[in-house]
Amino acid sequence: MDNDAKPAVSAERAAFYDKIDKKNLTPLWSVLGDLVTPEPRSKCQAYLWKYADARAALLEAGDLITAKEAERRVLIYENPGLRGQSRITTSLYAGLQLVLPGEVAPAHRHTQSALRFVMEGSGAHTTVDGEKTTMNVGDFVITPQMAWHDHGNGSDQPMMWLDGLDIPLIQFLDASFAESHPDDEQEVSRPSGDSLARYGANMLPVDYAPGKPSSPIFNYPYERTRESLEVMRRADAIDPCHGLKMKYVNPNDGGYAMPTIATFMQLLPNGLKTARYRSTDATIFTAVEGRGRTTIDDQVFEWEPQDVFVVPSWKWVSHEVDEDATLFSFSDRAVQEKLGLWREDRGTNQ
Ligand code: GTQ
Repeated sequence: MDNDAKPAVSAERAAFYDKIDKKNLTPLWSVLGDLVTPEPRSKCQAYLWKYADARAALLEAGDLITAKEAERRVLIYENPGLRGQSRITTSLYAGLQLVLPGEVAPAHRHTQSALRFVMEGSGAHTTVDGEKTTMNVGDFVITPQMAWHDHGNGSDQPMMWLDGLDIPLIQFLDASFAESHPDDEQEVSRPSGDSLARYGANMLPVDYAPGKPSSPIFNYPYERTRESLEVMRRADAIDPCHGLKMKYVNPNDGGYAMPTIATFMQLLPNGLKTARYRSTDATIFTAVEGRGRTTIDDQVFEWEPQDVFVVPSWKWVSHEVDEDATLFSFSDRAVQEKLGLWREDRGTNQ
């Protein structure tokens, strides 16, 4: 398996391959080395998108098409190694969505799970399964699979957020179903904040029986996440690879908040230079606060708030900051762990 050399192609073999090709048959020994690789070999490339560029392009799109006509006015972050495939990593999709004041992105639902990470604006909302959630910068909002969702902006500012969806994964599995709601906006049937109060206070309703694989909490507000990290830093040793890193969890079972996408927030205290680290989950990062630089193998990417960058599977990564910084990230680790595939390498920092 470590040997990349393929068996030589003699004239006799070539003729044989041609002959069986017509029957839609292919010799494994010609492709085995590309299929079963000694370690991950991805077409996904390390890359960074400046927020200023994506934002300017998206605002321009705001003059070209309404949220209603587009259904979702989004510019897709396409990995340069995976152009034309609407993916930021092999398994995940990411985009930047704009909802202008007064607009509605009409209600629909689909088998793909979505996360929203708010980049800019405050006071717009997404309604998920009858609950209207107000969105503020840094909030992590979930739209579970097959949950009706519509977005609206009653504020006087453009609202932009990062969308993360498992579109390529669902495509790979050929399991996509989607439908439009008869109304642009679904009926609101529960008070705002209901799910966070009910499921997000380290308590659960006494007879609650979880019925779905996704967290019953729709919005994990940045304010709370940030406060946890700030209190933790007083007592916790800083992890050499991660700084202070938390995962967002489903209160039902302590697992990841979404069944397919793992989400994280980490604090990198001023002056920290993390030890190199790699893992099998290609990861999408965006900074909320602070500035820094991330080295991926031998490429250095300078980032500031709202920039988006991607670390491919099994590439060495380290972060360096000159001021306190917070990084939100997401990956398919939730899937890989369920399948027993996820691996990490902490260098010498066990
Ligand atoms: O907001 O429902 O970026 O369905 C891609 C597909 C956003 C959404 C995307 C979607 C949505």
